[in-house]
Amino acid sequence: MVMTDAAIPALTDVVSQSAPAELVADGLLTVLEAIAAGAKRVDGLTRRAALAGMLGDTGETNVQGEIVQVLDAAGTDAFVSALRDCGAVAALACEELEEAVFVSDAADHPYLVMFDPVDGSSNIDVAVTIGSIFAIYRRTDDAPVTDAALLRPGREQCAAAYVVYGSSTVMVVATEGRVDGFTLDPASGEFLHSHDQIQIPAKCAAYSVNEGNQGNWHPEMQAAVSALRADYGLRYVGSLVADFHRDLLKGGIFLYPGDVKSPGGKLRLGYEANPLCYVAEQAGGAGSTGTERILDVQPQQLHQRTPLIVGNADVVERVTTILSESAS
Ligand code: AHM
Ligand code: MG
Repeated sequence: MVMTDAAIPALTDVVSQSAPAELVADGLLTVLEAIAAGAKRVDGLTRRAALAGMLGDTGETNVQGEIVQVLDAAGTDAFVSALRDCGAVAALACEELEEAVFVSDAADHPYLVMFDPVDGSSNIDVAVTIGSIFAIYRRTDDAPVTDAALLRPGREQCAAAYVVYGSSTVMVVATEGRVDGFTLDPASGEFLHSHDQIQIPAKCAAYSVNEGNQGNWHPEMQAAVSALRADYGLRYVGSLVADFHRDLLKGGIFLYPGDVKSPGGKLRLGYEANPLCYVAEQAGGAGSTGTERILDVQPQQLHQRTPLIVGNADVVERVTTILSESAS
């Protein structure tokens, strides 16, 4: 039977039924709708990239010392304005902004959002998949929101989401114990329920790492990747969201370790590792720094980096075991 779009539930229909009632009551759907609105804007710019003047960089560098792509700047504007104006967000932090944005201390703005507006943004120039990533926290009290309020361990997220702008555009939303995917229907402009209650398949299909960095890895990471190489195929897009999404749906493990050049790794804890590891855990997977569960790391800084190993729980454990045995 072919379902008509009218029969397929939209994002808000599904989350309002499935998310914890107290989160729905105090505005989680408003936050997710703001993310969906920003994602539609980024999707539109991405689809028309060269025609919309979205290729190349702005000539500026961000707080991480990385070159800001034109689409990074446009994506930041889209999500900052959508989240700031939605009426449920107290503060937000964004990869491209050095400082957090404080919106309101009012009790009816209970959410804190940390996000990477355009992940893998240099891939836009070559029409390869990119993404957006969001960690969502609930305030713990009604006290004025400060920088410290955003330095929460990832296990305290109440929800996380990402959007993958690929051959189709899919928004994945995780709340406690549940992960669902919603495909953007170009006809209606709605994110419609396409992936019900996602679980990472039991079998790991591939490993994913930038093999070009091998010469900089520590010996224990060389040993771990050698073991993966012997058992799995390699898939590496170079856009974290794309690599993670494939692993979530097909089974797999993604690694971006620290190395001799970058001991702290490349990826950011607050708006890359934490939200994706939250999604992974709700879908039965796991995420580790190599020595510690990602979601237990106490952040010290807004933009801190972390080594990241995420995917099938048994394979993440296999890697961390090799790392600890090889290091001792
Ligand atoms: P970005 O957030 O500035 O786009 O950088 C993060 C990206 C990830 O999407 C991807 O996993 C990684 O950088 C790829 O790095 P590399 O090119 O070193 O393999
Ligand atoms: Mg990124």
